[in-house]
Amino acid sequence: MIRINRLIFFVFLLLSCSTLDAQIVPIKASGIVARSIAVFTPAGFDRSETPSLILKHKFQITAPVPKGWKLRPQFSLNDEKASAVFDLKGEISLYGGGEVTGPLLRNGQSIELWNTDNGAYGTDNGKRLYQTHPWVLGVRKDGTAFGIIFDSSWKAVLITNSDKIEYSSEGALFKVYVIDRRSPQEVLKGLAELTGTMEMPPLWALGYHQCRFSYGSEEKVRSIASTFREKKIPCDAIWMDIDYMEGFRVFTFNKKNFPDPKTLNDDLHKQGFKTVYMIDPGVKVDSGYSVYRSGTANDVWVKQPNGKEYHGKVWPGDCAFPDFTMPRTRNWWSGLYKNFMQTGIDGIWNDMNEPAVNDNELPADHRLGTMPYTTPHRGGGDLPAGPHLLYHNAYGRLMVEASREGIIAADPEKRPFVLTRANLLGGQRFAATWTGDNLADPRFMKLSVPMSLTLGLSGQPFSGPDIGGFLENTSGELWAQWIGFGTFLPFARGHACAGTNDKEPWAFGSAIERTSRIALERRYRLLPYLYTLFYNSYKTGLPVMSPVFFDDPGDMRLRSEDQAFLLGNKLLVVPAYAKDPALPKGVWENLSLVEGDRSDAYQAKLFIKGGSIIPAGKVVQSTTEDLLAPLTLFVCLDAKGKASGELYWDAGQSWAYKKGDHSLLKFEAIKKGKTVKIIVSSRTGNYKIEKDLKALQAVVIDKRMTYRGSGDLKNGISVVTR
Ligand code: MIG
Repeated sequence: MIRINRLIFFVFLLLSCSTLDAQIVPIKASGIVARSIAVFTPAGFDRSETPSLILKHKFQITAPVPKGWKLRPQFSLNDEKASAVFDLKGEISLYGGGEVTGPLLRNGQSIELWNTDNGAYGTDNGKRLYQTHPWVLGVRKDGTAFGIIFDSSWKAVLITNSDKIEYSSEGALFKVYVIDRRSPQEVLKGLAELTGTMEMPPLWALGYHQCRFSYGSEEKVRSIASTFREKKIPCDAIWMDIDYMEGFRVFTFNKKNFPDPKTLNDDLHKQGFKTVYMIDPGVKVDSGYSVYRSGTANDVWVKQPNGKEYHGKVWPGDCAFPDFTMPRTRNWWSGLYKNFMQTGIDGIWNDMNEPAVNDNELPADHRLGTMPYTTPHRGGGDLPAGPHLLYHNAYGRLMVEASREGIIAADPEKRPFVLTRANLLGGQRFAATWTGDNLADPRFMKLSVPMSLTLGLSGQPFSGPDIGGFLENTSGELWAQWIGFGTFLPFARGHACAGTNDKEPWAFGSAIERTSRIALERRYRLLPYLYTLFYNSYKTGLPVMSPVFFDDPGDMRLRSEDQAFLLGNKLLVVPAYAKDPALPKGVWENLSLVEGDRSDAYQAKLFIKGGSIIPAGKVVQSTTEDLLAPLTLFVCLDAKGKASGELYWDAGQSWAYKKGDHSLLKFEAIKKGKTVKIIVSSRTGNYKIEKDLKALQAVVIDKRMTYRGSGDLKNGISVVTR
């Protein structure tokens, strides 16, 4: 027996030496796990080598893969590194891959999946960024679509060529999930069935956010906040970057510059602001520091192969890193938020969680911006022990899961808000994201659209760039261009790196201050519509911001459009810089939301789709004001003289909506003769929207003319047109 085995082994060795070709691995199991979703498991797959950190649930095979099913992976092993390949036939537009630079259309692109602190996206032309999404969306010529999840967090390369999709990892075999449905929207719903959806954020998180690295003192923060109110520029949140801490020790406050965070937060609340504070994963090695001491006492730190604590340099100097693969560590980390949040902090910003480590004795090819590949993680619960090469891409995702739980435990009544830099496919369940350290440069401004679109096509609806550009100085011209459309991105925050010029909306002179005000007023008016889109994302997994081709997936002209974009399926946004954008067919009418928005050259153009009703609020300075006083319905009739739309509304911060304490209104409009009648056609949920809805009015846009009317929820609105 032993001899035969040896013989086989030698033959195998001979074969594998004589040819460099990878070994094909047969599929051991395959089947349908949900409606039009198939799973393929290679022979030799072992979940103790490749755990699933992406899927929300475990799925059982319920039926065999149907005979006609075309998309099947071919697995192979090369030097113990697993890959999967799909051969493609026909003309297929490829998308996805999560946080990527370059165009929206991904045919002929490749990315490296290794979460990297890649400032200015310099390394490898930005082919390796902060997040990992082993996911491809394909749209066929006829508009039918498929999606592929490579269910692995191992370091990998993802190549999306028109004739072949190739995912090559540096680790063990993994499962592959394939969704095949009649439209890209249906495929994204399938992705959400597997990986879950974003939870409803608090309403304030949809407002405008102001940040900088760093507002260095309480006084500075107060003056920024007051300036927003004095100048009447809407804003909901002020952000504290790393300098609020004592010597960059997480969960501490600088005694000199932030002596009384509770009073600061309370005062900001009185002015209608929320506050968001940064927390990094690295904990300063300092035996006099309580967080380091308690981490050590709880044995939570990542250790080297020799058993000694792993240390790497970040902002505070030598740091220890929580091993988030251990349930014990995640519990401990969650617990740290309790006292911290009690100072009245509203949101948390988790940065540097790739994790980024600055220096190390090992050469770059053994660590690539982080701890060495061989650094062990101990695992526990569902997760096996494994090397950093396996867990690196999940580090941020495990961290934000623990952060989120800790924030909820600290205040169980409130929906948390967490922003993260690193994440993994499926991580929309735990945190929103921004696209890292971009450059104040028109090239990066234009990248903001395809980057957020691609994140949305990869399961993450809540994203945006540093508006204005983070690194280097920003000109007034660039700021004005950027805020002109950045105001319509799902996450809207201005940010600036240390040492750069001021980048607040008023920092570029009075003309651009006015441009900024108009841009943000437009966002605030649209919040009822945006909030409804966020609710839809939470329910279905569809993105908030969609590519233009979503309007008509069969229209090949639209497939690569990534200057213009859609918000939901009723509103088209065309940035001022857009040259010859490919726009969808049909009726699309200009939509004006505030005075001056059509004459200011920096503002994006907005178009409402024929057949739509868009709910809008009034201009407010923050979401603490009465947004729905009044609620305005913008109505754009289709060729048949009809339109419909909806509004989701709730109390804004609590979980009560989960128990039915929300209000979902459907509106319908129909033109008969000269009169357009708008009614509430259905109403669900127990939330008494009348509390907030102080008045109801409508603006009907019919053949380029606008007509106004008012009414109430019960009787609707009649608008007379010509
Ligand atoms: O090494 O906290 O991407 O937004 O301002 C830089 C300081 C660390 C990187 C983040 C950036 C943040 C900065 N951080």
